[in-house]
Amino acid sequence: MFGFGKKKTQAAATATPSEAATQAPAAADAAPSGRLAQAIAERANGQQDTDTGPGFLRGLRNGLARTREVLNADIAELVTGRKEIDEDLLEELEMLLVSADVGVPATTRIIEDLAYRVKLREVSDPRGLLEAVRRQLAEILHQAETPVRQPAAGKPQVILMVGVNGVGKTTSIGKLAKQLLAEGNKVMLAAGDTFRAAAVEQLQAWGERNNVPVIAQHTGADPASVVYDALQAATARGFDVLIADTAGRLHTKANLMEELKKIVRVMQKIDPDAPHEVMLVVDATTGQNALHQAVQFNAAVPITGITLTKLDGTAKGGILFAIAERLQVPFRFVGVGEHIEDLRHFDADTFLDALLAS
Ligand SMILES: Nc1nc2c(ncn2[C@@H]2O[C@H](COP(=O)(O)OP(=O)(O)OP(=O)(O)O)[C@@H](O)[C@H]2O)c(=O)[nH]1
Ligand SMILES: [Mg+2]
Repeated sequence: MFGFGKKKTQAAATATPSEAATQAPAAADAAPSGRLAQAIAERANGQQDTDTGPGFLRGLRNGLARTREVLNADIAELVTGRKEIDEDLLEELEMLLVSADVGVPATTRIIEDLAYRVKLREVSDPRGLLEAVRRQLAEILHQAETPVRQPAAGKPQVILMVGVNGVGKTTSIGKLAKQLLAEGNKVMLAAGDTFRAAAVEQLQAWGERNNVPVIAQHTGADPASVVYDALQAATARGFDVLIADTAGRLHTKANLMEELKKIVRVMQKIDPDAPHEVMLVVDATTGQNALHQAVQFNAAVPITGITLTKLDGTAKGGILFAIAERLQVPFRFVGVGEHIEDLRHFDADTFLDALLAS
């Protein structure tokens, strides 16, 4: 599903939820990896070249232009004309990585590894340094990779979107719904932001634009009750994916974190596996505070995936590595602009190509 390209199995496509449950083993055989996971695998196999073709890469490069100026251009400039790798060069590189918000722990690990490789003479040429940095960054991202959890046959995959105010949760839901629809999923939305005025209408507008149902109550209603109703409806009506919006909340407010835990508890009364994905949405322009947000949300409702928005507006895209290193949680999407196609599936190697290839 999410992503993700759920391809319905014959059984799941035609069965009622209870029938599908009895046919689960056959369905699982037919499509072992399920919805979201299947699409990710297809991408990895190059079957969906729209996500990796030259146009895609160009768009991603443009969106990453400001971070590229630091991580690619400045590192290239740093090594130009140098004959050997000395301590000064490594120190300057360390400063560059920190200034791109790669974060101190990840930067320290990278520099220590480089110093070791230089000592072993594995890296001797300053030009080889960029390649060595790239390998380190790739390792950080690959270590964090985890497949998206799939629902049992006949049940909807539930994606719970969480994050602080204004990071792009609702917009990302609209973009994601469109992508999932295009991949053949039946998508429903739950208006779990009952707090902010006009939040319900904002999600309903996305629902209309995509022609997908939105389950909503009035502003001020209990968000857990909205999500419960929505999951009940999505299950009964055979939907493939339910995406639940939530109100933006400060990660430091314990009562608001409790509310998220309640949403999770209540949906688990219907499906103990839900939510299959807790998607933290983080605004890349926030800098190191994004790391604190990620840590605090993760402590309340364990995060299974991250969408990093607004990478187009910052030179601090290195925060992505800091978060991956600290939380070991995979990135699912990056937002590099306000257009619908600017929400990109995250693939570590494609991302590094866009960021670092000259
Ligand atoms: N430049 C840019 N803007 C983005 C991106 N993603 C979202 N936005 C903008 O960010 C603003 C806030 O988006 P929302 O989706 O309302 O954010 P939210 O997290 O739902 O906000 P609350 O519900 O108030 O917490 C909107 O103006 C979006 O267009 C992105 O990747 N790049
Ligand atoms: Mg919102």
